[in-house]
Amino acid sequence: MRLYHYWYIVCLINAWIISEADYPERIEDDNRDVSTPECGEESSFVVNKCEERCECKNGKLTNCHRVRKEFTKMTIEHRKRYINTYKLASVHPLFKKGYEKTVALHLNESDEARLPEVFLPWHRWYLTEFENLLRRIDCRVTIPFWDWSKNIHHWWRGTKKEDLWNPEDHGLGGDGSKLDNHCVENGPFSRDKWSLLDVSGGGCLTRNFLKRSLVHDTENVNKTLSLPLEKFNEFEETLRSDYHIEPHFVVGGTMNNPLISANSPELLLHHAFLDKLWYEWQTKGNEYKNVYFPNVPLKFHGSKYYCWEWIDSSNLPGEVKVVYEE
Ligand SMILES: [Cu+2]
Repeated sequence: MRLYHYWYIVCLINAWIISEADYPERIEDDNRDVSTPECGEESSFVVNKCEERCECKNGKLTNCHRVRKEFTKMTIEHRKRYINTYKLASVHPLFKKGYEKTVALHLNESDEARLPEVFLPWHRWYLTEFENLLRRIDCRVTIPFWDWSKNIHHWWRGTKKEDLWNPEDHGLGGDGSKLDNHCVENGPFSRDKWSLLDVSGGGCLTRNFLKRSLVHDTENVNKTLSLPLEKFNEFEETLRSDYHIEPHFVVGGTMNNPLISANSPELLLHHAFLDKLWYEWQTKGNEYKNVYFPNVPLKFHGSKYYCWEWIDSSNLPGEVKVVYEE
């Protein structure tokens, strides 16, 4: 058999494997539509086909923002869509490289990304990189956030339909099994349905819930958000230390291992909440939006970006605009 016959057969087999696999039906380019004719009244808001929130100006949709939502308030359909897209990115031959590369950004993150100078902008960049990847598969997808402060006494619950840890295909599954090295055994990320990347050591996703109440409730979060401008350092430190560490710690397992936590699906949801808190602080005024980071001269480790490029959520690199919905 000639070499080109061999490659032809390999390609055919690959094409068959890709088409037969159990993948969601929608794979598309990020083709945001900015000239949909359904533009209503001038200055009204319209949702485009990528489910971005756009403004009508001169009969055209402009200023389109991705909308990130609280996971437990999303519809079942939207939650499934997010989970399917995330899983697809992690296994599909067309996207797996991108998934590995993005996860590796966090895995290779030196301790630098945890410094006060870069923690918030670095993670905003990381979330956007991940979201960009997911939106290459389905442009309607945004990264949800997990507001753990709303349910501090039962944060680990998975029995209600809306719960984050629900074991059906619209939840992240629950605690790991005590009998089996804390491997997650239910939900879309259970050991029989999904595994960690080789760079993360492979094997099952693990969790080891520490079922005790979280320290920071909504009241505490609101108090932090209401800190005055001069207390930015306190605000930043509360997010980076207190709010950041506790959920990593109580979820345990993969999420609590800084070397591989980027491979746990819940990491994005937790960091999206931290980003939302910074976003909320920034909406208090221009001084709040631009405090501190414009003067940080640091570039992110292994990237072309500076901290100051990731300050304004309505004007991020790559023309990305993001809003958070309550
Ligand atoms: Cu983290």
